[in-house]
Amino acid sequence: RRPDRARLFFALWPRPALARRLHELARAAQAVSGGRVMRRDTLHQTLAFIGDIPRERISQLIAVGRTQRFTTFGFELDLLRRWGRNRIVWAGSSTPPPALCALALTLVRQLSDAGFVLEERDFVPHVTLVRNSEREPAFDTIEPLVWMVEDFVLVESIRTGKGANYRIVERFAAVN
Ligand code: 2AM
Repeated sequence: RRPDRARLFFALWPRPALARRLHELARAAQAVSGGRVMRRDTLHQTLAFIGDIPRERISQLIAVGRTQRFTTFGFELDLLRRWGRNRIVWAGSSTPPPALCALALTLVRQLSDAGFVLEERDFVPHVTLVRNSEREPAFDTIEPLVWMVEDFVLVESIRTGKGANYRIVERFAAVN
């Protein structure tokens, strides 16, 4: 591990009560799908993934985070899905609100303007619940979980033998 570099991303971080509900869902899914349940304190939804950068550039990321202007919005997580290509089981929204997509889009655009090279993945808002799953979780509609977004965070991912640990570097609040 190089001490002068860090792996970073912007994300929505659930409040403890929502994280608990998501973790229960993750355990229920895992019972069917197999694989490894994400720890409760690691559950999140990525907005923009930056990847490995020199630490000295973290201040630039904070600056990009601070220029975002958004008001509090809510959305429902009502889908449970599995992707075979990376074997994750995830929760998502059948109707992601424009505010969510706008936040992810402006972040990506401004990061790229600031000279960060981002991987071009289509933005599918999702919360990874299980990794290395072996089969479909069998149920795909779930009792909707409401997520009220009052802020987003810049996170450092610290990889360990037991999966990643996440450290919140900075929080960016809605303007209202
Ligand atoms: P995942 O849960 O779908 O794997 C930390 O790794 C977070 O960044 C995870 O939410 C992960 O998504 C996401 N992530 C990792 N690599 C990424 C990439 N190349 N593009 C977009 N998101 C990525």
